[in-house]
Amino acid sequence: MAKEIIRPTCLQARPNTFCPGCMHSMAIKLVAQCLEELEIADKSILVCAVGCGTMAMNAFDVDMVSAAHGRAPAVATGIKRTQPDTFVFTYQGDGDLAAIGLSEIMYAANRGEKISTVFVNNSTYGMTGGQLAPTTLVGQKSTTTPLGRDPERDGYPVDMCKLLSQLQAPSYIARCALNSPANIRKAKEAIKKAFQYQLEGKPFAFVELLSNCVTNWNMAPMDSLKHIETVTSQVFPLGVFRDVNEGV
Ligand SMILES: Cc1ncc(C[n+]2csc(CCOP(=O)(O)OP(=O)(O)O)c2C)c(N)n1
Repeated sequence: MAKEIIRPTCLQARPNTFCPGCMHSMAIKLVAQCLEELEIADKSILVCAVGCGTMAMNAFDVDMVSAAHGRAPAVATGIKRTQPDTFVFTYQGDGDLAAIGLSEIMYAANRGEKISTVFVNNSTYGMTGGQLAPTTLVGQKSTTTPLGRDPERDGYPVDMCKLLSQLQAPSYIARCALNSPANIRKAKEAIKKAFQYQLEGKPFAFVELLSNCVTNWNMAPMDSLKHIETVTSQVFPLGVFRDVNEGV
């Protein structure tokens, strides 16, 4: 029998404003489902970053704060430390988190802040028109590297899960992909676990979601999902990099 999918009440009943085929909207839906299932929407505070993900502010119906570019982990730290009974999470893109905000995320993780981070990696600066991001793949064309990323000139893609898993404090670090129903289900489980860990008082939890940018990748939506499977997830392998409960 077909199952009726009901919109979580912490999501506004309005059309999303992302490009057609963009998986930001899926990431937001998964986060909302987790908030609803854990019954924490009422005490949630979303700290939004700068980028396409900022449009999450149009979607959620929870308390929100908008941080300056890259600064969401610091803002989230301040909120959680002063209001420990709230549930605080950030929603950040790869330009935001791994470039201008690299220091912020590393030190929030190193301090073991009791916040959760949802990191949407579409391997480009989506909102500003497809410039090279830290996560852009070798050979991938961007508006600032029209012939493709050249490691000799531009360096190699930055793997945030690997970097963060060198630190001692985080309780959970995982990478998932939003390219297929099976991977989307796993992504939801990972987000839920990260959120649960904060509720249990465990330190910093981080979920990276490999996503797409149909506009700046210049690909049809289905091709972009295939690309995540065949190319992006080869460079950024999926898996759990830290899970204190599992001894990983
Ligand atoms: C201090 C500052 N520097 C630069 C910008 C311009 N800016 C806005 S969005 C953005 C890129 C965001 O890219 P990403 O974090 O990858 O998110 P996406 O849009 O791809 O989801 C940049 C550089 C800004 N708003 N503030």
